[in-house]
Amino acid sequence: MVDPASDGGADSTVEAVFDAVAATAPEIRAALPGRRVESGTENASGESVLAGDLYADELLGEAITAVDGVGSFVSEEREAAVDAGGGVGEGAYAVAIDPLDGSSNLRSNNAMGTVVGVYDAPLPATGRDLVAAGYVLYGPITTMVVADADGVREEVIAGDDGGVERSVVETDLRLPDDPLVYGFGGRVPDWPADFTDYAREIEDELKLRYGGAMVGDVNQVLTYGGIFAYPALVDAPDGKLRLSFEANPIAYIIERAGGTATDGEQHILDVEPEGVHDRVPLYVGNEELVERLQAALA
Ligand code: AFP
Repeated sequence: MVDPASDGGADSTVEAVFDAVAATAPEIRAALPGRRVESGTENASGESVLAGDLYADELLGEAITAVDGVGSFVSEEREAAVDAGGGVGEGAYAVAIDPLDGSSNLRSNNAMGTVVGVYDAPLPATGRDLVAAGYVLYGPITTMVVADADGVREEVIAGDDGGVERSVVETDLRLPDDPLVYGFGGRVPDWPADFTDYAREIEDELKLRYGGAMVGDVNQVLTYGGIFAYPALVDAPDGKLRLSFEANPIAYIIERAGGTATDGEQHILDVEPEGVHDRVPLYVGNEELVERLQAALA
């Protein structure tokens, strides 16, 4: 077992952020069975929020804002940024999270997780300002994928009230050259014709793996190679996923693993947001598959 914090090279604040995220994971996972209900509130994106979302957001907000070197905290579940001491871009970082991505999978007991982006600029910022990104995946086991200056690694997170153990199980994660899986969100009748044509091609080549939680579906692409998309829809040209909390961190991870990501026109990491809750279409995975998609949408 390698202690990632002694993994050399990685920025100590970044390591402290992922220590804080890992430390909350067992507690969030243990609380899920009792929090499958609607909270009765909506988030800044107008989506109904489960009790699990709020609990995860609260725990993660507390843990992340307590990290020295974090100047600001933004969450998909909160309207505005939380000031954690300022100085973002002058040595401090802004951390953006989706506390429980795929929380609608709670009722059906399917995968979900937490997405984290560490930005070296005040938000809203482009993905090029990311210095690290990662996600916790609550699957049969709890894992955390972390991408930073040293590359992409996978850790197993284990623990209880006595403490949390992070064990690096894969280093230098890379997308396999021969892609195997695809997962496309949204309803098929809502897909624009050019995306539908592309999907028909891909259906002939790859295996469908779509679980309704981006972190689980992207983790399949990272493991087996392929493409994940939540496309622009006929009645929602910006798609569903949020740039700051979902698309940018995932694009950063997959790019560092040898893949790429686009909003259909440009690289996701180059998209200039107006607000922290901006949505973008997201197409991410093996370079050849994403480039074919961009040509299909051109
Ligand atoms: P929830 O967090 O509300 O479950 O939404 C999950 C998500 O944002 C993303 O993780 C999925 O890829 C996408 O929505 C699934 O959306 P559909 O339910 O429309 O397929």
